[in-house]
Amino acid sequence: MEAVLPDVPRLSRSVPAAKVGIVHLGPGAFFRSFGAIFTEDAMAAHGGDWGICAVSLRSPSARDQLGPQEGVYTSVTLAPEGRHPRVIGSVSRILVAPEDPQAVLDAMTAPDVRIVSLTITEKGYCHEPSTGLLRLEHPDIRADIEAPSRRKSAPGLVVEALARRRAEGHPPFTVLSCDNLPDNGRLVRGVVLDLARVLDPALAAWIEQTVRFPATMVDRITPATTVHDIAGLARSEGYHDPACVVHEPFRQWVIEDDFTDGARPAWDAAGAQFVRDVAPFETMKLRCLNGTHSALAYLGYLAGHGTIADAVADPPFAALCRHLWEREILPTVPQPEGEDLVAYCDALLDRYRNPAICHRTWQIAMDGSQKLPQRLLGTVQDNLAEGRPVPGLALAVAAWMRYVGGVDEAGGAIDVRDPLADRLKAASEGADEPSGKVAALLAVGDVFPSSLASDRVFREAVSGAYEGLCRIGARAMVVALTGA
Ligand code: CS2
Repeated sequence: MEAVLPDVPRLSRSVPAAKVGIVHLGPGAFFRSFGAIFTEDAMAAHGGDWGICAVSLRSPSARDQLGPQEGVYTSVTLAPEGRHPRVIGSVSRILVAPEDPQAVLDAMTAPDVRIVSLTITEKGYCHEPSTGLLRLEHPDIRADIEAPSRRKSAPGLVVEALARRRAEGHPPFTVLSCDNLPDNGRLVRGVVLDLARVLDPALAAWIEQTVRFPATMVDRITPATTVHDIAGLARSEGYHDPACVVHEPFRQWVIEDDFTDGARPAWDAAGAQFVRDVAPFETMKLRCLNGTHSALAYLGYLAGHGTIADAVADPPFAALCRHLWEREILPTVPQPEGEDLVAYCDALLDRYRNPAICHRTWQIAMDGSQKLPQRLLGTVQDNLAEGRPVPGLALAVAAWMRYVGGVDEAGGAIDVRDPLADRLKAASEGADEPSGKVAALLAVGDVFPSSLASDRVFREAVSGAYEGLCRIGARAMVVALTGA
């Protein structure tokens, strides 16, 4: 993603960087299209020293992109009627944890830092997706327990920084998870406490009593930036910005208003909603948006659709979304205050149709083992408990099973990216018959709670769908389900 047009200068900072008040772990595209912009808008509206120190936990690419530009980058809104670039300056500093863990811990320990926020994706929490508990055998967690000064994982860094703040007499920071996980505040609190209990029970007790972990619901579709996006920006704006991000116009941030000493930017001035209970919003978003996103990703990929917009332009796939929302998802979603659930789903289909957004089904298909429980399986369980059938959700789960088998409908290899990819492929290859493959995959306890794996109605629905996918293919199965 380097220089694309000759003689185009690099984007550079024109206003001074704000003093750091937030350390953010995981400065990928979503953080740049979302939290960093809310913070920029909040500072513009109400001031405050809320500059962001962005910390990469693994690769130096964010630093390599943002560093030479002193943290500034372009956010490009992709509306159906045109592109709107805007330069964002709220990132004041960039660090790469594996290169300089000490600098990261110093930044997190600074008294002026009042918030540590996270967009580290589902797998960054090192938890078991089906239970939410910290995996003590996770390689990064094992390394954290063995070498406290070189903490690697996000929970490890948070625990170490809180220990130092406690020792130095500084108030704790608020830990703000901005990942697509149900009850993400409780989840991050759980993994932080699980690790702290192993390392230092007194510290764990202090964290339990004093540290706040508000829950959030985050929403803005942000496909991976491509070389074409960077080249297009260079042509239209006359500068080179490899850190640019592209995203839809829509954004929604719902936050539990529970910050240590109330210290936070005026994100509400930028349109964020502060509420007492985020759960209904989170369930709505994870099940309606992410659930259909994943269904479209696996079934669409198998049917040969490269992007979400391509998939929903194919009538049976738009009908699949409607079927899922009306019959299998909305009956399980509580009513969030101020939301019209039917209008919400109609708007989702328009968002998916946005022709300017090239969101690859392959990108959304990544890390399915970490995503399925909150996107599809919780919905399945709620339906089964009420005696309702789940043919569409079972088809989506079966499509995931086909996908992780690693072979597409034309016999080509699928590049499956998932922390459990090897285990899933081995499970699939270990059996010859469709029913044996389904049984082997249902037995992966990290993904499927045992009560669900042993549910006869669910097993039969998934086996039938899987067998149909092998026999007539994904598109024909979607047609058969929806009648479209
Ligand atoms: C997507 C999400 O990649 C994925 O798994 O479903 O990133 C989705 O685009 C966002 O959650 C939208 O807010």
